[in-house]
Amino acid sequence: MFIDRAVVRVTAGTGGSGASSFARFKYKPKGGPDGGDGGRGGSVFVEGDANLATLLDYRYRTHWKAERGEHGRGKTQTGASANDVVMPVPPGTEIRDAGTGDLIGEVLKPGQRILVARGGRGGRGNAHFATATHQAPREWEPGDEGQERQVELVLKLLADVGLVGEPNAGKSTLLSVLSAARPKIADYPFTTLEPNLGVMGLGQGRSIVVADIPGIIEGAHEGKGLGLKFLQHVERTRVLAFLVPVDAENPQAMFDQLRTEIREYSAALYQKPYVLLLSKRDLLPDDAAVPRLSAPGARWTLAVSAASGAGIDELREQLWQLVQEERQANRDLEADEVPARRLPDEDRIEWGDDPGTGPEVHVEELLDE
Ligand SMILES: Nc1nc2c(ncn2[C@@H]2O[C@H](COP(=O)(O)OP(=O)(O)OP(=O)(O)O)[C@@H](O)[C@H]2O)c(=O)[nH]1
Ligand SMILES: [Mg+2]
Repeated sequence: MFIDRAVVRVTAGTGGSGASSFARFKYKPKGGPDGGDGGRGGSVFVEGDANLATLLDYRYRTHWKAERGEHGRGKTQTGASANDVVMPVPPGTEIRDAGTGDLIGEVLKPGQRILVARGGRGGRGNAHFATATHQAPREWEPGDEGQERQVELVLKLLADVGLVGEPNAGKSTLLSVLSAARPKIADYPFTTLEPNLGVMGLGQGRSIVVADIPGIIEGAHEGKGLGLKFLQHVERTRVLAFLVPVDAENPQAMFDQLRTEIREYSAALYQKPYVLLLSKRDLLPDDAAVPRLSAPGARWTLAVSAASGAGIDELREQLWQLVQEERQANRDLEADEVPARRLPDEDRIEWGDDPGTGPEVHVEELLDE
């Protein structure tokens, strides 16, 4: 199952409390305060994992929680910090605060980590509170609370070229000819129900990634067919390739319709560089003219046939050229680090001054003053 959206609750660990404790030695019964600090609570991170292709795991596990830090102990022993929890996601995953919709960050590369819930700091033990006039402090701090929130994960496939067309336009067939991908192909609409990715290699280490998405029909922006929900997977592509079969009843109307649906979905997608592919070229007699369409802003138009191979070599080279130009122009997409929005630093929690009511505080060798 291809899952490209999930909402999960993330809970970081609370920091451990500081200890209130006094040292006692054989010849020095009042050795002074020695309560150690609490350990840090575990944080929750999202991390890119190249082995994943969907957010399916998050259907089954909707709460990710890190442990709390250990409490401090006597002899100024600091409590152990809790381990962080890491949520693996496929590269191309956007993370938003489910409450506000704010973008927290995007994972674009394997190994890239984004903090989604910050663990609480450990509280200070009473050893920190001694002063010249206050030599036997009992004060200690509780640990800070760990952050908790709902986050929305949205997968947007990372590809260079996105194939867009009505059902049966030949998108999957073209992907299978350009790459080693083997998507399902059939002569009925909506054969493709989930996006497919293929790597188109051109030798000498040159390669580009092509995405095939489910077909788009008139009224898709109103939810017809599979709607526009898969268009999120071509939002990050550098180039769109529109497919219009040469044997379409009205190729111009079909193309205009596709452009309209794209515009309804997003102005940014509409502005993206695009090319027009007249597919199934073999269905026209060799000497017949290919339909000439008006495609304002198209970088180029090419007639191709996945069946006969006509125009395919040229298509590969031209796509490579165009993707290279876009790669040069959009260095930002290649950026090593996408700055994640910094989480607000939590306000410091008031520290407790009554060790008698302190929760789970580890009190050792407590002596009367
Ligand atoms: N003659 C001819 N038929 C083609 C060509 N490319 C695809 N077809 C046929 O067109 C039909 C649809 O092809 P698909 O690749 O499944 O089309 P699609 O655009 O992926 O369709 P959906 O997944 O339903 O959106 C199949 O019967 C293909 O065999 C071509 O170049 N020439
Ligand atoms: Mg298909």
